[in-house]
Amino acid sequence: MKITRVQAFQVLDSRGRPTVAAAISLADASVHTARVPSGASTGAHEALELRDAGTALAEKFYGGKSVFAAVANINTKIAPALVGKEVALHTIDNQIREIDPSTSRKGLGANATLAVSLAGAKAEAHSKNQSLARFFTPTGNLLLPMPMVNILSGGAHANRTLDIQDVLVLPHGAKSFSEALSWIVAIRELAAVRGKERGLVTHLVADEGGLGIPFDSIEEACSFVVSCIEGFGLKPGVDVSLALDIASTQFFENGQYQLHNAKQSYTSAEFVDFITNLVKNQPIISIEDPFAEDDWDSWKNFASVAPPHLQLLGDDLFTTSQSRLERGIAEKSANAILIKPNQNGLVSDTLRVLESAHGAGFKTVVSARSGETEDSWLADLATGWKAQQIKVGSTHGSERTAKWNRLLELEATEETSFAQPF
Ligand code: 2PG
Ligand code: MG
Repeated sequence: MKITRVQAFQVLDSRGRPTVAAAISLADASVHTARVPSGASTGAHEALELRDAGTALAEKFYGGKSVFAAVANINTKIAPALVGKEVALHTIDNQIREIDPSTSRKGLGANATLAVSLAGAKAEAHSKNQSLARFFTPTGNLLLPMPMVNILSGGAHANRTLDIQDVLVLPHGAKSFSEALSWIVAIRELAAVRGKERGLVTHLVADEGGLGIPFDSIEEACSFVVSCIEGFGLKPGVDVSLALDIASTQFFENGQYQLHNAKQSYTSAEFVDFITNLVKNQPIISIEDPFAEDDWDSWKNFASVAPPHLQLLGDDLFTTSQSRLERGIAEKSANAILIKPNQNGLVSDTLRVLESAHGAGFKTVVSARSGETEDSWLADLATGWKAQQIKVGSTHGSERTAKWNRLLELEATEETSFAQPF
């Protein structure tokens, strides 16, 4: 089926900031739109998110954050190359690569390239009468991912109520996706109630819908979430374990890991010991970005002493980049990668990174960003790509529930299995 039109426009994300949407129209008059997310704790090695800072219009209305240039790149550079072609994700991604061969997408902006690439995947799936998840797994059971869900937020997402960015939970003892989600909802509700009991009548609801309850130490925050797991009658470490996103690049300053709330500062070697003790003392099954994005030595040093059951997950370290993943595999820096399509900029290249990770025995966690939209394509990608885990933030906020609800829909309407990555 032929592409008849490609049209981009600016929309808003969940922080009220502009982001890019692209709509691909097909010969049967159907229209397939995709909206891209945006991070706050972005890694230095992510593909370029093109914003209009410096132009008078952008500065006046959007604090420099508008994306008119990215929208224009789609409408004037990508659209003419696609209109009239048969719809196919690989054709679309190849055309984009021809116009902008850089892996950082610095020519067009990754927000422009990903919007078109995703709309292309949706459009091709439609042309084959498939859902987006089915497009990537045409036969057999779809594999619903294990949810990794934010309970407490800190760092850049919650005005630094905690030194680290997230305390999350992984309900790996649940037998189905819907059971897993129901456990999480209960744990989060209990955390909100107990937060109030601690005298924190007004807690902050953070960018990803998590609770911004202040804690001075990471251990204290972990113990609080453990008590909420127990409070609901579940066994920490057996039914539900903790996952942390340390997001340490955010507090790696002048060669030191600076925990401002805890009023402690650590050298790289000391922080390796700190993290080693933390995972020993708490039922933590997954730890993300414990070390800064270019502190490769600490990653390697910790990986060599980390307990074998621990998922050591690279986000800012890998930025969904093939070359950084390959370095991490060669150096045994980690055993899992966070997959964020907008760190990469193309659907097919993101899938290639995920497949390389699986090929090397790495676990994969498909992840949303802190700035999201109501679009739910991430749920279909995680499922269709057999990622086995998904991270979307908390259970509050329509931009978050859009993904959970899409997974519930897939569970209800398709032949599925529930991933058991742990
Ligand atoms: C992360 C993400 C999502 P951001 O660090 O993993 O939680 O945050 O989108 O701000 O980079
Ligand atoms: Mg992260």
